[in-house]
Amino acid sequence: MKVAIVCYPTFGGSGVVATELGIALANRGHEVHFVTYRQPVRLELLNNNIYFHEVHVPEYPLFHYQPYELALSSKLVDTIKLHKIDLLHVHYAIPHAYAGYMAKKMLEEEGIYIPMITTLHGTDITLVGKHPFYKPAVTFSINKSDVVTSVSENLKQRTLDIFDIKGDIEVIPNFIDTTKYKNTFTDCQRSNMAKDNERIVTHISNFRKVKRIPDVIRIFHKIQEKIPAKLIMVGEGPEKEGAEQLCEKLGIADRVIFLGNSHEIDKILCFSDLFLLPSESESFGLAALEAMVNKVAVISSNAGGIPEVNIHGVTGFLSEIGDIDDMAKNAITILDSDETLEEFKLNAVRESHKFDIHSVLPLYEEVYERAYKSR
Ligand code: GMT
Repeated sequence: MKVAIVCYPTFGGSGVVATELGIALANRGHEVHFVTYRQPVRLELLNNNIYFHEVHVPEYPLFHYQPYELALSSKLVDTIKLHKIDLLHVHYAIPHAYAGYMAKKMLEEEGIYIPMITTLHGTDITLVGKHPFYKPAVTFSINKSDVVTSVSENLKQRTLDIFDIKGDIEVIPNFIDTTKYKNTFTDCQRSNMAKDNERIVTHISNFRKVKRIPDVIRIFHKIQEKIPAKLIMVGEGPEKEGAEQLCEKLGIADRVIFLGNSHEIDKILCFSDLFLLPSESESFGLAALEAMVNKVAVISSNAGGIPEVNIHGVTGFLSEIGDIDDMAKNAITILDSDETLEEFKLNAVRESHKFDIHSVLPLYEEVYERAYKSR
């Protein structure tokens, strides 16, 4: 099939999922066209079946806000016509489903019918989408999608609770290519980061409020009072500066390493022992899954879809949002003995394999075929 994928090209989870999906589809012989404003961070254009079409938004001084949706719709119309695309898959409802629907309608004027699949990722529903300023447009574009998928059961339920949804929402969980991780464990440069007797705790995110970055620091502060440890903070975002200041204030700045955005997530996770994800809200928690496949145990909140990924008492522990004492206590339980740590780490790898791309990809292919046939 020829598939156009619309996504955010940044380090965010939805963009990563869309990119990895596109790469996997291309490896299966589909022709995949990414349409977005920059080349997605995880996309390497070395595959014959992958194309990237950049959306340009010309600046015009009259506009206080440049109309990205308009430029995206137009780019979609041109790309779909030129490359004879079979279907459109938009990731993150805002504004992609809206722009996708406009493209679909413009194409219909020319007798071209293209099904649109919308994948809901999380904040497009739980944070941004439910805002009264966006809600009518988000409801409309979800209801106008030919197929709607959600990355977790929890997000599906939240969507049904928040919006007046007319059709079905199919849950297709996020995924990971487990075959990529078979040989990496020999290559861990652990000694660059910590001494032999120190545990390595890691957090990776976009450092937004929803990630509860101060909780990450405070949990680690309690951990290192009991167990020698280092904290590696990966990512960039508005909460980063405050986090650095909090480390200074708590006297742990020499034990916390801020790495910024990284293209080497797997190398970092490879030498990590424990992953912290105390988020306020999380539709799935792709970062936790990436940690698990890299043999890292997870301490998290029980927000949203996280319990569908991190299994309490098996791959790590879950606590109420904001209960940093409980999270620190659980972390210490895991880190305290080599045997316990190894058990949780092995469980994490085993459970991560339930989300292997080879089981999840056919679910998307099945949706594509159905949508295509029902044009
Ligand atoms: O986590 C973020 O803030 C980024 C956001 C995104 O859309 O890029 O992530 C969301 O989508 C991911 C991929 O489906 C999920 O794993 C994240 O849980 C979800 N984030 C939230 O719901 C806060």
